[in-house]
Amino acid sequence: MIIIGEKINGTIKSVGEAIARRDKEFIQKLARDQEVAGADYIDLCAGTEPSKEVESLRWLVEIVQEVVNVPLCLDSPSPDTLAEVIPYAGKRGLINSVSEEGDKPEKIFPLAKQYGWDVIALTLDDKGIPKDVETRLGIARSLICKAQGYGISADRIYIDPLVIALSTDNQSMLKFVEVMRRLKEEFPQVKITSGLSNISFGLPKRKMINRHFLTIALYEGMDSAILDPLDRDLMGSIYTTEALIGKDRYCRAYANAYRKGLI
Ligand code: THG
Repeated sequence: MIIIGEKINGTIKSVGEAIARRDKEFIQKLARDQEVAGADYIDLCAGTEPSKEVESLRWLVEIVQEVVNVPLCLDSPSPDTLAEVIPYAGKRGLINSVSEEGDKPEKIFPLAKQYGWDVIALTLDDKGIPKDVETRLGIARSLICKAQGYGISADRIYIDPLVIALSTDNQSMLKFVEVMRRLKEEFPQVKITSGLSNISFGLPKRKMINRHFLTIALYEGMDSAILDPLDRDLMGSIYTTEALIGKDRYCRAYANAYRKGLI
């Protein structure tokens, strides 16, 4: 599974404070630790007010790529911020994100094309997060089609179906799975990613719910997730599930992760 490490996010209090005081060591340790723990991308989200976002994100890009080899996943709601910061990244990464809100596709896809970055596409439009499967599929199809118009092939698109809380819709995970299945039937190359924490909103023992969601989603074909790779229980669930579903020959990755103390 493609793991996007979520820890460098300014909306987490301690991280927001470290960004504000430009605490290079604190951020670089989070970056290195996530890479060692198995992150394939490091998500960078400044989480600051728009006026300071470009400066903060640019600083994050500079200091994080000093200490890791993996590419970055730039997480911002603003296409203009992304356009200003992408040129500072030394490697091709992942744009987080595009959606059907406003003119985002017309701003984000040309960036992905120009710099050769892959893109996370949220199934979200100006009406908000859809609750039903058909609307999500419609948005996903439209985004994939627009991307292809810019020469961006389906294998460079990570659809994020934006899970709703299980506490408000008991079909939430089942709907997620149906969107994933049907999209993969139509576009076998497209990738599916997701955050893990929305599913458990409003319920106790959230991490337990998140882990079980991940196990089922992986079994059903999810390719990627945005998560905390420093959570050893969570990483244990990933290695275990991948071994159980035939994606880990001789359980080699599982055994290595155990030996390295990652799970
Ligand atoms: N999809 C996409 N991008 C995303 C999300 C998504 N980016 C943001 C978010 N969701 C994923 N990132 C986080 C980052 C941190 C936490 C949850 C999701 C989090 N962090 C604290 C921690 O690390 O322990 C806990 C709370 C805190 O300390 O404030 O919960 O869904 N495309």
